[in-house]
Amino acid sequence: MVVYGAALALVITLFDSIRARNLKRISRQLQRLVAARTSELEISREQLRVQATHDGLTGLLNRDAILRALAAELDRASREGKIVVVALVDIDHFKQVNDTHGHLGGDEALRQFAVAMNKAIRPYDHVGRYGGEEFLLILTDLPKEAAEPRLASLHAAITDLWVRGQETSFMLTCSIGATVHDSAHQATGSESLLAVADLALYDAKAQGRNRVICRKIDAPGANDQKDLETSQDSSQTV
Ligand code: GH3
Ligand code: MG
Ligand code: MG
Repeated sequence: MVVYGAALALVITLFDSIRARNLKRISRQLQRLVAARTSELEISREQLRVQATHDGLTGLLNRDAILRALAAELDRASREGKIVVVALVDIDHFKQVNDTHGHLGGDEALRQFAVAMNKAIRPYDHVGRYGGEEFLLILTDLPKEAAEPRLASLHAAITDLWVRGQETSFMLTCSIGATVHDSAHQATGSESLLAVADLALYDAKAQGRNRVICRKIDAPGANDQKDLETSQDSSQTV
């Protein structure tokens, strides 16, 4: 009887230890599964965030995201008493690019132009696709007197861009309309700044394209504009 009891106890102990080992294995498998699913969810959440904030064609910030960046930089500038340069960059005669090289050629030109802009800006500047072949540039952390030279050198870096396709190559030029927001002297919202930059861009186009025009925010009359370049309309190059 005693032997029976001991054998039964042994069997029960053995059974318990096998069960415990199995439970541990299942629990480890579950932990691995949960970790894998969590990382998949994190990746897809990040992919969704990128999709929601970036333009699918160029990979730049999309319109909503670049406008949020502008609002945030204006807030920061007013806290820190700094300036913000708001610039609209528009590719010249882009319709002709599509007409000559097809819509896919135009798409490739937009992609290569976006790469050139990304290369030309500093890490603390922002660029986004504002619409079609128009981009919004936000320059921060620079002294007021450096704004116009910086815009001129930025323009020089991105204009006369050779777009290299499989069959053809062609050159793009661009026009920039800009304004400088000085938070120490005026409190201006995004919309007013964009409206002034847009007027400056209109002037740049009207004066022959392939140039930068900077307008003052407080008195956007014709006399306030400043052509940063003396270039001719060399933009009909497609
Ligand atoms: P301007 O020098 O005055 O800016 O002339 P433009 O021809 O660049 O300007 P316009 O507004 O007449 O034409 C812009 C063209 O950009 C028309 C539109 O079909 C094209 N476009 C806008 N978005 C895209 C795009 O995503 N891909 C391509 N391929 N073309 C686009
Ligand atoms: Mg254009
Ligand atoms: Mg345009």
